[in-house]
Amino acid sequence: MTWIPGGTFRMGSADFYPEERPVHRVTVDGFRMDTRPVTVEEFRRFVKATGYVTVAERPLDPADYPDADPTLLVPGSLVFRRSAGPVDLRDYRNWWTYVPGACWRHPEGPGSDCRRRERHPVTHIAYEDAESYAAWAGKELPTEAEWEYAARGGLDGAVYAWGDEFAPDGQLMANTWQGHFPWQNLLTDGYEGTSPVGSFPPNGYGFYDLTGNVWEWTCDYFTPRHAAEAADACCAPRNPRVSSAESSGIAAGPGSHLQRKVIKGGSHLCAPDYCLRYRPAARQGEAIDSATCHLGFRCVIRGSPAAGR
Ligand SMILES: [Ca+2]
Ligand SMILES: [Ca+2]
Ligand SMILES: [Cu+2]
Repeated sequence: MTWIPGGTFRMGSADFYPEERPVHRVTVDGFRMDTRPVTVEEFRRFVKATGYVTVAERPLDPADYPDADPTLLVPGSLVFRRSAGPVDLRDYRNWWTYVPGACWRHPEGPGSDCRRRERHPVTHIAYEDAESYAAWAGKELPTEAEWEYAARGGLDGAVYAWGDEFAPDGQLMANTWQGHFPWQNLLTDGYEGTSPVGSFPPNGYGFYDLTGNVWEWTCDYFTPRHAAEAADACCAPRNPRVSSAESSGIAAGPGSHLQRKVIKGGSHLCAPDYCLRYRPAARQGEAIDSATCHLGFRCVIRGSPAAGR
């Protein structure tokens, strides 16, 4: 893990998507965060020790999915499939497929495995899975403010975790998607799908893969907008959290599975012509039971540098 001293930073961005606004100052106390996303290998250790079964591996309760085709209510997860050519980018079904049997051990479904991906970030992780791993490890999940503060690496207000230029001197700094989504992956960064953690340069605080590779869970409920800037610079909120669905300003529908938490950092599926979310300010609300092939996590330990293990 890597320790970050507390500080005040400008959270959000005025230049991209509406949910990133407004830019507002926030203060966070020092904390330690996993230097890399949790890997398949690490997650396997947790499952071996505890017998934990992830959300994607459990049978689904039809009561939670009144509109669903019952034959689809089998354990599984969403897997990305490259389309043969350009498709309507408004319809995610053009590239997402619910695959029975897809889970962290079988990222593309039965027949696939992680044999050569033990050092890749674990995927197909729902919120509860991330939280359970964190509790087992004596850690917690980061708040959105902590995650974004870490991702900025001390470059307050910069577009990317490494500065304002996407590819400084032509070097790609994260595993994203180059080319036209979702059919043409030019692989300029060398990776289709996930990459071994630490394959790209760390940011200014020493963290790897915060940007791209896999999206990462935070413990905050998703809000369609950020809180306003404090009227007085002295009064920037300290360690802000959105700790209930009610306070997020979005009414959760019937069934708690509709609650959404903030995920950060973008993934190997973020492409310039579709989803410019490989930036610290970018955010998305993800249903807490959602587990996909581009979603993982990392943990934090709050308190003094010596706290925890
Ligand atoms: Ca890539
Ligand atoms: Ca990431
Ligand atoms: Cu994206």
